[in-house]
Amino acid sequence: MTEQGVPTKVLEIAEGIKTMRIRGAGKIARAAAEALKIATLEYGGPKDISSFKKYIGKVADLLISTRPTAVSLPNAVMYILSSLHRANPGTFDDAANTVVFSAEKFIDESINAVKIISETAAKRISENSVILTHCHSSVAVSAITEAYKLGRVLKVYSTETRPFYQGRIAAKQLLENGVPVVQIPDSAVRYVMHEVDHVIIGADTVASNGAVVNKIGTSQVALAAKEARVRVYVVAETYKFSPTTLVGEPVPIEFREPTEIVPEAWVQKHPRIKVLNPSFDVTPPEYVDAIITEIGVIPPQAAILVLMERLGWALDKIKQGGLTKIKFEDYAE
Ligand code: RI2
Repeated sequence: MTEQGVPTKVLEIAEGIKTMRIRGAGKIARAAAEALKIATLEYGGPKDISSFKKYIGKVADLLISTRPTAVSLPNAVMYILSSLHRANPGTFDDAANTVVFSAEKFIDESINAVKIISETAAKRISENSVILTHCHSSVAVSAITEAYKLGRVLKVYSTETRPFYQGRIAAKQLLENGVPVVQIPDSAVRYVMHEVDHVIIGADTVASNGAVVNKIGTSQVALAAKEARVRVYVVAETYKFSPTTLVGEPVPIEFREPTEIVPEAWVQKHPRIKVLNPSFDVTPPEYVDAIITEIGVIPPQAAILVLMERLGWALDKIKQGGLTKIKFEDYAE
């Protein structure tokens, strides 16, 4: 337990997300839910609802501040806090049970969503397909593996995904699942695209207009696919859709340290060099053929329907004029 009363394990999870030891939009959402559960179970403050809500709000803020782009993170946190708000608990025990129950429910539903998406996506992949994937999306890996089990995947081109090389994680996991993988540098995407049947990628955030925010380089992959008339499928759970984009909030793009791109010594040797390291880019809806979610296969332009169906609690807040930026106070108090 730290001085501020936040359990060490919770701080470790927050730090793990920040440093990308825990990464991937789905995984960080589940880790945040787990952190709220731990924070509740290890709460040592006064056993009244108001103190508990303040504390949980503080933990929620800490978790949300770790990484800015993937909306799955604040959506997971808000899913739990909004259930606490709706439950309107009469005792501390009721409040604590509500948080633990919703955190577990979020994690279960999230894992189940990945399973449903994988089964749905596998049906969209034709026999003997060559697939290209970018970065490491656990949903994309799962979907490709499912299709491979159905005998539909000939091979997968997996980009390195500089500068963090998450593509190596995708390649490793696919290989472990028996899928033939060819690792390529990001710059070889257009070179191989003529051979590719489907591009399958994950998402960190889907905006209300259907634009897909995903790992840097995704929009170039989609551009090359469109030129070659190759279908681009985005596999994404519904908690990756952003309610705040509906009221015009842009999706914040994370910029990471220059040293992920060039070594410190090189920067020191060339002090006038500037390094730009955006972690994500935006693929417009016209470059995406379908978004495959756990509630069905939709054209990106139908993102608004997903928001209405699944994130109604957030849209209600927007209607009341309350939600321009996600704030825990909207829910905790
Ligand atoms: P899953 C990752 O972000 C990648 O951009 C990936 O496409 C996305 O999260 C979704 O991942 P990062 O955490 O939820 O590596 O499908 O920056 O695993």
